[in-house]
Amino acid sequence: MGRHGSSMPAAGSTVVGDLHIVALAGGVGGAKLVQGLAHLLPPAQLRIIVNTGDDFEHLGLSISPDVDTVMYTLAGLANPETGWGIADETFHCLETLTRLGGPAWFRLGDRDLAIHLLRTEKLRAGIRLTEVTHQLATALGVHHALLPMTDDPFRTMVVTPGGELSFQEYFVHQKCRPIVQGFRWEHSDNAGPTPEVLAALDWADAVVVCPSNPYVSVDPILALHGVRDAVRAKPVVAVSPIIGGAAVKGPAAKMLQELEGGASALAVAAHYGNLLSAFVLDSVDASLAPAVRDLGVEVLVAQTLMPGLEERVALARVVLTLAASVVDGTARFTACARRRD
Ligand code: FO1
Repeated sequence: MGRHGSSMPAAGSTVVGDLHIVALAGGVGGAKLVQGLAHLLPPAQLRIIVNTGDDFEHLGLSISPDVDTVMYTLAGLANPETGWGIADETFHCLETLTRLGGPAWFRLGDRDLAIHLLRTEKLRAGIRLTEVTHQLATALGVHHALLPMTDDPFRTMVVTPGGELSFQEYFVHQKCRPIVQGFRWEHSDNAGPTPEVLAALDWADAVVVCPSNPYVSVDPILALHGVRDAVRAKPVVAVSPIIGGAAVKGPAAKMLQELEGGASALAVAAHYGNLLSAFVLDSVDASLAPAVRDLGVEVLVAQTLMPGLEERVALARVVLTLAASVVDGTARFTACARRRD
């Protein structure tokens, strides 16, 4: 039985219909589903809350990698090979940095630098990260609301046997090699969700948790004061970032293995606890469906790999259909019907 009490199906809500959707997104996987959702939903129906726990200061620049990854993807500018950074990039500045003995481990492209320079200057002028992001996104032709989870400094620190590492130090510089023993979120006491984030969650008919890393992309968003409760008050549909025990990209599977003793889509569903109404598994993991249902979560099996726009839109359509059925209360009916046979 899904988490939500029974409610009469709303008249006429179809896949797109008039649903207000809020997506929680982090890195590359999240950006791909967001692109699919943005293809189906206009800005009046889709707002995106992005993780800022990956943010850091580098060479005096304020870098917001997950915000940029979603922004570039929606703008059609993202490097298709890496998923982050800008396509057809050049690295002349980085080459000179290397020659000067500067740090070149974090690969900042020449076009990408423009965004970091302008963001840094605007933040120094006292403009909130939410407003800075709105200005940059609008300039790049992105009209969906891209909402940093907080305007306050918030850093995901990775606890390893050798001590704490900043996320980028762990992820890029040390290539995710250290064993992860846990995380610590470093933020000011009053760090909280932005007013725009809380307004979006209030406005939402349903929340989509994108196939991002549950620990370092989604948990930071949920950790902000009041956010988990605001999300949990709405139907929540999540897409597994783990397929066949492996992450499509990044350290999610390694972290699940190190922290929870096993990397599976089921472990991800269990990690989210009582937050989820429904969970989308990849067809490779169809056999896990009964165990996920036993968590009290509706399950739908679909193709969750998103190599190109077509697959991103197809998965977004699946997610929106599932969200609409949970909102309308028909999902339980379907599940019950299944259990009756
Ligand atoms: N990821 C890497 O693995 N290597 C890099 O050199 C790198 C540079 C980089 C520059 C700008 C940016 O916005 C993202 C960048 N990323 C890089 C990705 C970044 O580490 C993200 O935090 C991950 O994609 C996880 O979300």
